[in-house]
Order: sequence, then structure tokens, then C-alpha cells
Amino acid sequence: MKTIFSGIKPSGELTIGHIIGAVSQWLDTQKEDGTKYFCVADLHAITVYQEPSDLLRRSYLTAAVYLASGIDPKKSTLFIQSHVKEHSELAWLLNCVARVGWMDRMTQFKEKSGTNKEKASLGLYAYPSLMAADILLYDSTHVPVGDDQKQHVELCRDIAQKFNHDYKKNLFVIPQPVIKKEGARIMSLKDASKKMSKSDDEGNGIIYLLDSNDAIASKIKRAKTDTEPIPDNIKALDSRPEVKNLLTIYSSLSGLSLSDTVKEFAGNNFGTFKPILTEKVIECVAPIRDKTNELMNNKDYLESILKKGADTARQTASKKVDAVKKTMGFAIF
Ligand code: AQP
Repeated sequence: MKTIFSGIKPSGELTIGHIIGAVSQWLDTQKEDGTKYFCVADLHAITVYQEPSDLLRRSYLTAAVYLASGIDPKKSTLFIQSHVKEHSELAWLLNCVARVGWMDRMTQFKEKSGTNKEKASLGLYAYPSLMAADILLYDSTHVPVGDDQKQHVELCRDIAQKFNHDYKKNLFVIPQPVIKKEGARIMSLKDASKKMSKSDDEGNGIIYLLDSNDAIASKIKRAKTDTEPIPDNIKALDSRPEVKNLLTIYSSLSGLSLSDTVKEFAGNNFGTFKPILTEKVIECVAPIRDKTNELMNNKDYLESILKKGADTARQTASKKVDAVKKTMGFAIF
């Protein structure tokens, strides 16, 4: 039986990239049997300074987006990461298993710390070990993520394998990342060399889930393209990353493959394609936005779901941490 774990950190307003790369996969898992845990990864968010009032609002907002997108609390356990203290506890235990050399290879740390890594928080460096704790606490078998998180899931596998080896016990299930073939990395509409990220300053390149229809239309209208028409084969997109990105967004939202999308629009110019894409994006975003806003006005309901989810998650998580500590030789009584 599969156990699925995933989450999004409330470090900004969620974007269409999160729906395409992560949440759409979570929704697919709800069609199958198995146990599903989806958390609001607030402990991950604070690896970069968050204004406390923003963190608070976005934690609710992220949970509201999960529900508004179709995550069903009857089928999935939804909770706020910091409400289950075992995440922090296991992260510390795993910090003592993970190797500095492994952390040094993490590209996300390199990208986020930039040229001044001395000023980055220790938490940002240790982030993958907290992510490993998130996953391993629940014996997760599958971790649906966008492409950028693949390396962290692989590190989680290394940590789990080292622990099992060092303590001569197969205590941790070795999870596998689940990554979409297409749409695993939606790029900025302004610069296709940059991922569409919620904490990016270039708001015009990002379609936020709370954007109005007019804002969506205007961002797509101003999205970077070129003067050539849409080609008739995928290969030709390799040298046109911005065009590929727009077609990928369309294909992900319409359920068509990228190759079929290219065939459908071959020969069209962007004056024709962009309004069609706009309509598709609005079709996805508008119901999520409206439902999210509605849920944000019903905090009691959100809290009741999140409390119940944390209670459920804690039951599994606390047993796992006890088992880990016992295995490591901690006194448990
Ligand atoms: N642009 C994207 N395309 C596809 N998938 C994406 N994900 C994020 N952006 C895209 C996937 O969403 C999940 C949650 O991501 P996260 O917010 O926890 O971390 P992140 O990948 O660091 O996202 P951001 O938006 O870039 O956050 P900031 O700007 O705060 O660092 C993951 O599965 C991720 O792959």
C-alpha cells in the first residue's frame, strides 16, 4: 500500500507552478488507495526570514489553497508541520546521520544562499534533513514533488539508507520521488531561465493563485515570446524556452501532452495563442482563488480541519520517533 507525503512552504503566495508541479499530482493520488499526508511546511519557510504576520496569514492561505484545489480532508491528512513536534525532533536525530558533504552538494542551498553563504541561516543549510524527517516519519513510499525537490528526496533516501545500515535495522522505508514528465518546472513568464517562484520579486513573471482575471490576462499578454510562429515539433522548442514554457502551461492545464499541444497550435502566432492560454489559466485559477478567499473568511473551519489532521499525523509520527530513539539507544520509559 502506498503512503504519500508532500508539502508546500508558506513563504509567499502560491503560484500556478505549485498547482501544476505538485498539487495536481496530489489530486491524482486521491483517486487511489493508500495513506496521504499533505502539510503546510511552515518550519521550512522560516529558513529564510518571514515577517511573522505574513507567515501566519500564509499558513492559513496555503491550507485554504489545498482545500480549494480539491484536497479532500476525508481522503488525505492535512496539517501544519509545526503542529507535529516530531518533525523537528526527528530532523535533529537525522542531522546527526546526514553528512556535511551531502549537504554541500545541494543546489537549492547554493542558489538560495547566493554569493554570500556565510549570511545564510543554518536552517537553510540543514533544510534537507528536516525534509527527510517529514518524509520518513510516516514511512512514506512516494513523494510527489516538482523537479527542483528531486535532489532533496534523493538525499532523504541516502539518510534513510545510512541510518538503516549504521543501526543494522530496516527502520526507515526508502521513499521515491514522483515527478511529472511535463510541467515539473514551470518557469517565469519574463525569464525562462528562472523557476516561477513564490518569493521572486518579479511579480509580472508569476501567475499567483489569487491573481484577478485581469491580472492573469495582462501577465500572459506581456509574457516574453519571440516573433516566430509556434513550431510543429517539440524539438524546435529547445532553443525557445519561453515559448516552451507557455505551451507547457497550456498542456499541463488541458491534460494534453506537450507534443499534442504543439500540433494543435502549430503555425499560430502569439496574438492568437495567448488569449487561448489566458482562458485556460483563468479556468484553473478562478475557482481556486474564489474558494480560497471564501475559506479565508472561515478560519474556524480551516482550524478544525488542521487540528484533526495534526492529531492523526501525530499518532503515526510519535510512534516513529520513539522507535528511532529506541534504536539509537535513547532511554525511553
Ligand atoms: N515553478 C514550479 N514548477 C513546478 N513545481 C513547482 N514547485 C514549486 N514551484 C514550482 C513545487 O511545489 C512544491 C512546493 O514547493 P515549496 O514552496 O515548498 O518550495 P520551492 O520549490 O522552493 O517553491 P518556491 O515557490 O520556489 O518557494 P520559495 O520561492 O519560497 O523558495 C515542491 O514540490 C516544488 O517542487
